[in-house]
Amino acid sequence: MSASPDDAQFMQEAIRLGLLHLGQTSTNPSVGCVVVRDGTIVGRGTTAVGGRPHAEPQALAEAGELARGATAYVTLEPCSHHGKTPPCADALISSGVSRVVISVTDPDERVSGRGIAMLRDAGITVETGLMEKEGRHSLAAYLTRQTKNRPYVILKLAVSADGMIGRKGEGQISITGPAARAEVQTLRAETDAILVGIGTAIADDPELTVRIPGMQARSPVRIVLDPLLQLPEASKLVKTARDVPVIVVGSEESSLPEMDEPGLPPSVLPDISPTRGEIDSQRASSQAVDVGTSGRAQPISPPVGEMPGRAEGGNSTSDADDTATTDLEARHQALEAAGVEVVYCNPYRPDVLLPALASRGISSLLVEGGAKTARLFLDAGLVDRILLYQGPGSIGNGGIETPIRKTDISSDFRHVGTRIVGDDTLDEYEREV
Ligand code: AOF
Ligand code: ZN
Repeated sequence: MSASPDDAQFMQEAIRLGLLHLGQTSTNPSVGCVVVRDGTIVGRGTTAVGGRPHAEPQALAEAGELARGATAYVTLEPCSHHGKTPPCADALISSGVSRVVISVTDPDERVSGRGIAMLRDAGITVETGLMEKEGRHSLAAYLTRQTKNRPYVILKLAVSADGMIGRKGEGQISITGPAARAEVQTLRAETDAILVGIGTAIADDPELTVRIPGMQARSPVRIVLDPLLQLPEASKLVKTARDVPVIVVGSEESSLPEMDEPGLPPSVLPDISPTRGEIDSQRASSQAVDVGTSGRAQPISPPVGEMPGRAEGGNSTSDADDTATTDLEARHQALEAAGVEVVYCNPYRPDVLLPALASRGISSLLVEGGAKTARLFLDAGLVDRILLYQGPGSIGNGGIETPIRKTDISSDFRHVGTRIVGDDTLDEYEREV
């Protein structure tokens, strides 16, 4: 392709624009577009919050007549389908642009090369693959959900100087400073869902919301892996469940590892989106095989793989099955009455859970704790990006060891770089999308 330094600069601007609505367009990607006439940007567009309108018509509207003979830079191949809006390829053709530069081709089967073909058939010069690595990075959540049928998974850890992520029995302790915490708040706002294990939910009583003024509405859906439905009703998560959705993932008998029948399709969560986004209903229903739906609290065997301590008043696993059932049902009812959604799925199988989340329109997931949950996702090879914040202080005795150190990160991950964030450092690792 015949890309010039100017082309790269304009694509960079398109990527920057696309990133503006990251996490606010799900299940649509947040695409960026600029229209350039004689070296000057005459139109800019970002996929609108909620997913529509798409980026291109907005950039073209701003450019107006100046689009004639201009070049459009788009982070994603313009769509060719009549979806909820007319094809962007048609909008580009009728605007009179003479050249379209694309970073990433669209894996959506309704588009996938057709957008490019429509433009070329209309006599427009089309170039693809400009700044593709950066483009793919900006569209990582969308591309992962489209091509891997699961959300893009980011694991965030805050580790002390002596390699600990907390101290046993002490709940939340500050390992990183305000600058790092502010970054994590922004990351939450850009992510569809956030996940913790019940151990962290009980020990830390986190809220997991976005508290940046003006951005509170961008809090992600909060998910707790909670095999025995131990999330306390007095927890911040439950108390705020009516404002920001909380999904508790309980074990269902049929999904416990020893009950698994090889070859059976994985069970999935109900086809109801709690997200700000939406589900592509066709995709979702074709993937929804077995709905582990609510109201089915069942006798549950002891959790497989350790999960941290039980909540006070929790039912002993040695109780008779019927007592356990009643107790679980009561907890299920109590959580639902507080506005929490309870679903049943195998909480120890991220490979089962993640497609289920994708079918609900969740394209990105931030895993925030604790050590065992992090290990679960790492061992399953289902982490795409690792953010390792390191604080200057030490935890000392009683510390909970980090599940991952810089020295033992799998070679599948590329070390993106090290940054100073306030008094902390951030090491970022990434896998190819
Ligand atoms: C573009 N520009 O800004 C975006 C695109 O449900 P619909 O009709 O909005 O279509 C969703 C699909 O449109 C999505 O899967 C992806 O292929 C494309 N998104 N395309 O030309 C945009 N956001
Ligand atoms: Zn479009």
